[in-house]
Amino acid sequence: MDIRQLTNEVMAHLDELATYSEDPCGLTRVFLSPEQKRVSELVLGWMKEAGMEAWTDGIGNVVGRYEGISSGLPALMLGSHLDTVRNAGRYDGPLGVVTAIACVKALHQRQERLPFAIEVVGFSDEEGTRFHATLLGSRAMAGTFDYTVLQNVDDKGISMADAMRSYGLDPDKIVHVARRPTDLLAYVELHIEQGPVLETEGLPVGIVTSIAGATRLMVTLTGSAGHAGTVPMSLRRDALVAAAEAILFIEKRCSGKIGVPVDNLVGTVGQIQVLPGASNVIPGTAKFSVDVRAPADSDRLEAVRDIIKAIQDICSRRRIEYEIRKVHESPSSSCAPWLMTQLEAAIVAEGIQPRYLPSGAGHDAMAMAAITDIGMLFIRCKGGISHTPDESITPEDVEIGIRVFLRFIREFKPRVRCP
Ligand code: HGY
Ligand code: MN
Ligand code: MN
Repeated sequence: MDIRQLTNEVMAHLDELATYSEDPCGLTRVFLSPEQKRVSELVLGWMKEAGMEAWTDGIGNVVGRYEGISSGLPALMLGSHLDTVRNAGRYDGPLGVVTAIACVKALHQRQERLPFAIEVVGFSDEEGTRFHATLLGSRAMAGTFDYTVLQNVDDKGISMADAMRSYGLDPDKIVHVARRPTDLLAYVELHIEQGPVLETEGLPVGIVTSIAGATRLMVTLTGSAGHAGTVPMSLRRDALVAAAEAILFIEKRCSGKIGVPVDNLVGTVGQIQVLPGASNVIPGTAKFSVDVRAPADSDRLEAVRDIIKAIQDICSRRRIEYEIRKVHESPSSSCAPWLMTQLEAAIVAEGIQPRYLPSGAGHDAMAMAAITDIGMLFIRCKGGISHTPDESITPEDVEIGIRVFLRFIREFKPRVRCP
């Protein structure tokens, strides 16, 4: 198969993966779901067709291994995630997995072997959609899995531990997913940009310099429910109004209207649940998520501190109880200069102008940075749109991505580690 045929196969595989969703009207594929099981089987098959040995590990990651010139060599690891957000686009995650498999297939078809092994991983949960903690698959692989997350429950009250057992996985075996740093030469992830820079500058690919750190909170405010018609405004302890005041503070603080303006500091409340949720009952409970990110960890942590203090002040003024739980935190991660240089060389060799840019979105590479050097190659996406069905890429850009990634892999020079 030539690169154009591999590109067409990648696009067809992405369309096929997008049909596995819990929601017939949109793409939602969460951790430990029946849809994840079907997609894992599909990807395992594609990995084997590409000449890899393939298996599912103890947390549901799908792993393929293509041996080098001799077996058992340390691996250049490629990959991304196979889970999605709710009502997702079809490229965020799967593009990196399917493109990496296509590159290995190109080597396999020419019986090429390199002086290192290649491993491709489809991580089982990066988005944290079901259990509100992200990077579960890659953290298990990096040996940094937070076992308290096993108690997190989904919106049906099922704990992650029970969901693993129903899926056929044993939570006690997560520990065996961890890799040794000596197993890996580097982790390099191909991913859509999920931002507008490449499209604005008319470039198909970009080299990621760093990945913004993130903090996720789950906030529960408890006031008192009451009759909407009889309780005077002055006597209310309305949890939703308190949440609304907090949410407006988050927007003002992160947009620089309060405190010192910081470039690329972002704050988002993406989920909110109001109880009892009747139009004629004063909300007694409001539960909402907070997602704060910034390129510099100090800016993010300062904003999170200010947000927590604001929630406390609002609640004391409104006689509301609060619970603030930090459900996820990852520091910003820097990509390794030696990998960026090799990605740049591959881009230039393909006749494309190299563009370095940071990532505001989080990626599995952040977790893998705990045990190996990381690099990322961005592919342009239409309007920078992501995390919605409007996410879109072109086959031409995918073909360029495959050409650059394949050249990077073929010409990859492991960094010589001083003893
Ligand atoms: O939320 C993120 O940045 C990523 O898509 N998980
Ligand atoms: Mn995502
Ligand atoms: Mn992603």
